[in-house]
Amino acid sequence: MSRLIVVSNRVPDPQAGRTRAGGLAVALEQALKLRGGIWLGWSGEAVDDPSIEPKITEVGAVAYARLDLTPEEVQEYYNGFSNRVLWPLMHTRLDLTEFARNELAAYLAVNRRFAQAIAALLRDDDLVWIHDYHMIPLAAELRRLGVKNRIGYFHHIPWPAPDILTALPRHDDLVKALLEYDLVGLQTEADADNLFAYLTREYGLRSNGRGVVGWDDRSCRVAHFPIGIETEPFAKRARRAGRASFVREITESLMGRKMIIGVDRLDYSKGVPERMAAFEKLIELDPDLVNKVTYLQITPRSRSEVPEYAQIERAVSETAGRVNGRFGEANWTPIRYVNRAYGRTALAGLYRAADVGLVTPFRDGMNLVAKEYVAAQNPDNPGVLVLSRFAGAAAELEGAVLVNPYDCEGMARSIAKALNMPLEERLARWRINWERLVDNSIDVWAETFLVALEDSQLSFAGRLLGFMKSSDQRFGHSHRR
Ligand code: GDG
Repeated sequence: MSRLIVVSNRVPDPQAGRTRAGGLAVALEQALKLRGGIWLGWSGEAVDDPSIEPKITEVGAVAYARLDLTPEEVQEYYNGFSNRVLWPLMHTRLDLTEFARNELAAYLAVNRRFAQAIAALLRDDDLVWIHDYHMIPLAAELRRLGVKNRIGYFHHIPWPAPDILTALPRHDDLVKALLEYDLVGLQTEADADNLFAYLTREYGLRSNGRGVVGWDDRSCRVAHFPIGIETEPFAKRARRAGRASFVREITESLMGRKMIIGVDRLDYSKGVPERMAAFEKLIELDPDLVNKVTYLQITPRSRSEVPEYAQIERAVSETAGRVNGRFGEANWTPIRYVNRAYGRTALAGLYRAADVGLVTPFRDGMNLVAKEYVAAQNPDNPGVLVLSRFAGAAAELEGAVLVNPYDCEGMARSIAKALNMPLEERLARWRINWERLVDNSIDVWAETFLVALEDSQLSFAGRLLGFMKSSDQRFGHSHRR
């Protein structure tokens, strides 16, 4: 089995406590332990004169290689191009996309630096697995250094429609860099279709029917690999968490009221103020719900240095304040809004205690909260997942009550339906979702991606069969602008 090199923007510090580690970190660590290898990325530190060599900590068969960035790089590569250009663009928020050439230059320079650090550690047979939009040009930089290893990329966030992507200055460079990977994994079929639509429209490239596109002497396979969660362990954690005093205190404080839960990083893509407005509409439509239902919204801060995140924080606080001021009573706070992170076990217990899980992003690559909510339910008396049709998870979780986050009243009515749903229907819907989660746990996801990457060398042979592309449509010749 080949050694595995995982690259992501952040690498966990193996010496730090891991109680908050999410399913993705755990699954990647498992794959690394199995194959032996290296996890390389940013340490999270900003220093004036960072070493070009990573700090390496070995734990068993896994080496954690952590690189520092300069404060300017954090500003331009991370807060700038990654989070003020690619993040909003990929979430179809052109209104928030703030392109600046110096930030693109920093993004490319950081990727070049990461590539040099990886190349120095690589062996011929290593498999390289790169994660997310911070690192799109990494394979191109590695190829420039002569690296011939199999390199895969997984895109955790949505891939937008071609019209949106072409609004990015130099979009063609970004996509050409993407095609330097042997395997590009997206969350959903719709994301993969968007990428193929771009490739056809801009370059006349078409898939060979197995998701492989080729040009000159290279080929790249594009496929969807919906990410999962650690289904059974998370369900077990939720069962145990019910006994924890923290969870018991919260359920007792509800005094028999129903509970709705929302858990999201504080991000404008998650639709939190609009969800609160839908809860407000729910009470407006059905005043009998006054003092009968509590909505707990857990929203840890993220990317606080990016201005749009300060704005969304204000919008969420103001909306929660408005609803609580309008409907609250001395003995009832309709929305309990918490601005901090909880441990994973506490979270699992709270999901289980909630009658409704409210997940209403405007766009989301997958949304793991939706899956965690389902996994945490009591199989004999499950709660109902109310899920945005624009979350990647909606393609799999057919048992959810799907909503349109742009339709406030529609969401309110769907929440009412979820709160009143009879046990039989709750059970039927939950079972459909649970089976999906069991079949596609995060271990299955990681292994499926890695097997496809190992096989991707075979697809190289595909170029001998000829691709559905004529020579005058090659890069640099005639692609449309
Ligand atoms: C990106 C994509 C894609 C949240 N609050 C707390 C906490 N969390 C954990 C959740 C969940 C994770 O954070 C959030 O994952 P999501 O998938 O919901 O969203 P993003 O952070 O935007 O993730 C997304 C994902 O990548 C994976 O590919 O699904 O579409 O945007 O696991 O539980 N964890 C703890 N305390 C909290 O307060 N411990």
